[in-house]
Amino acid sequence: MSHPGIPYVRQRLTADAGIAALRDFRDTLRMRRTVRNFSGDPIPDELLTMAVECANSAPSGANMQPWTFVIVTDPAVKRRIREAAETEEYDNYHGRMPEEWLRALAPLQTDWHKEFLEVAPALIAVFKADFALAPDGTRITHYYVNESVGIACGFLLAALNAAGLATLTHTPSPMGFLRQILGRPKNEKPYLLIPVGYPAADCRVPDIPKKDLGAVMVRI
Ligand code: IYR
Repeated sequence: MSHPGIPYVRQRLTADAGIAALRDFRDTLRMRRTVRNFSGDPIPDELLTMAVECANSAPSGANMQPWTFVIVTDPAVKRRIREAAETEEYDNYHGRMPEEWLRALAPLQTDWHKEFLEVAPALIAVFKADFALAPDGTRITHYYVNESVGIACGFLLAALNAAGLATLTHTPSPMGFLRQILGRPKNEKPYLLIPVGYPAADCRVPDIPKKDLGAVMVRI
């Protein structure tokens, strides 16, 4: 019996065309670096909108799309977010993070200062919702929320990178302040805070390699 859905027709690429397309995609992805030193130059609004369209196309548990992307460009709001994040991070770096964690972070040379939260022209605050509320107040359960939102964020980072933009996958901790500052409802929990912008002209990044394929891929 055929599936009652709608036809899904996609032109099949030859192996060579697929390899060429993927080589370009891989090379573009490999240009992505996590950046903490942004230019303050503005980003066209349309780029941010289209990047969220890419993220919103991601697969999700039962197609519930349990995500919200809040784009912040208002300098006053960015400042409040920076202040709140630095307050938390100060405590993290002064006793809340165990020695082992601080040692793991040493190559990244991070500290509690989060200047990038004001310098980057846009912040994308990503929220996850474990459930939605129907108009009558009943809860609609979402499934595989972490997996779904993680995949959507991967699409988002890849999309912004394809447009030549740099991002930082930032997780100020705890980040409950984002819900309050951005006025999100109680069913939404902060998931990631992603500063976006062009890298500063003098941007530098840590000299850290990716694992070889042999260490991450197994063929059976
Ligand atoms: N959230 C802190 C600490 C931090 C944690 C990890 I894991 C990193 O990869 C980087 C930083 C901070 O933003 O400084």
